[in-house]
Amino acid sequence: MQVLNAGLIGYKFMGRAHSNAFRQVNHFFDSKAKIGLKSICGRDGEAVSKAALKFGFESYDTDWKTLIKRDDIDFVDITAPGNMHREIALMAAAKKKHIFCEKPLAMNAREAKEMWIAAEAAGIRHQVGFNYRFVPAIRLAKRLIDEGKIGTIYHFRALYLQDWIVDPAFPLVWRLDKKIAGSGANGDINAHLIDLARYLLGDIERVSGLQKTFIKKRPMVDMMDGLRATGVDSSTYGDVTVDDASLFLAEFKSGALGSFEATRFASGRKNGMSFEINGSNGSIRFEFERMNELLYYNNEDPSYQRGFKLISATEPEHDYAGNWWPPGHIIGYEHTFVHEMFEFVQAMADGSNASPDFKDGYECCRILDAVDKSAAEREWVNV
Ligand code: SOE
Repeated sequence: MQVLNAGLIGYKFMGRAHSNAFRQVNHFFDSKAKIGLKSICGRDGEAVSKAALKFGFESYDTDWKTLIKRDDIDFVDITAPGNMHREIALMAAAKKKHIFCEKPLAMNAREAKEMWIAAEAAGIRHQVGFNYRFVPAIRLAKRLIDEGKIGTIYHFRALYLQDWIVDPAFPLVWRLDKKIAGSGANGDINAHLIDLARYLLGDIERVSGLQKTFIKKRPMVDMMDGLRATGVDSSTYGDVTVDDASLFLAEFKSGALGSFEATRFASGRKNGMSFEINGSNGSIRFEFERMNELLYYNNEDPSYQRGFKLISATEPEHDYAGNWWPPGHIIGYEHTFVHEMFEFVQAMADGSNASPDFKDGYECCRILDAVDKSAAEREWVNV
């Protein structure tokens, strides 16, 4: 069987999630090709060599340009911070390597468009890491919508609530630096809501945003792993240059109305992503922290039976679920990465378009930029 060799750039939070996905795809899915764990890349030689050993890579590189130039790499997976995406992707496309890139695709829509055009011109497969599209219960939501079960959609109401920086003593990690991350809650977590909104309802016409940075200075720090930091220097402070919270109202091209709230200041909420969709025939509700379930309300049920029905999306008929365990034996966060990587391997193996691709990443960046602009100018902005 064909083996597609991975060159993974980054070995922290997303690097761990993606390398685990490579192995699980081979183990649980009948994909058209296997993934080879060829090389993992990071600047710190000692740390990346340990990661290579732990995650099961054959080798490691300390310079991403060297990695991209290797003849034994078929695709490049970018999990480095946002400010590196463009340069890496442009070189990978020039070398005709397929590219998987974490979200948000780029620092802004201009960069994202450049990446999309370069990838298309090179004829490579390209995909963005909007992993929540691959939750079986969200696929079911899409199916119900496409089958007309919800009818005409009037509302999309979405929240992404986290609290990992609510403590003012939490240090100035790279995700709080605009030069590295591009933006804060907007690009990091609103991006997911925007992608889901586009996936389920289609494009957004205009937005009205409101953003806030509640804590403007934070202690400096050495290292970050996942959402934890080490080596905090509480005597030196630096400026937070991104939004802590980003809210916006939206009008979809379909005429539906949307409200979006993304914040890192919702005490008690760890990864509280949820949405509700209301239509002429019914409603759908999803909460990530109960990700195996979907709530569905059908207006056409006899009135004495009406109520939200809880569907467990773990049957073999639910996308991806049959590749795992018997019904009711639930899956978790890491499985979403396995599913997205499975789809990417299929696209690379048979030359079909991957989805969500760099065009979707670009469309998301256009909306993120419009929200930033609207919040800064305190006006509605057309996307
Ligand atoms: C941090 O806010 C983060 O890990 C995001 O970067 C991810 O994309 C999201 O899935 C969970 O939260």
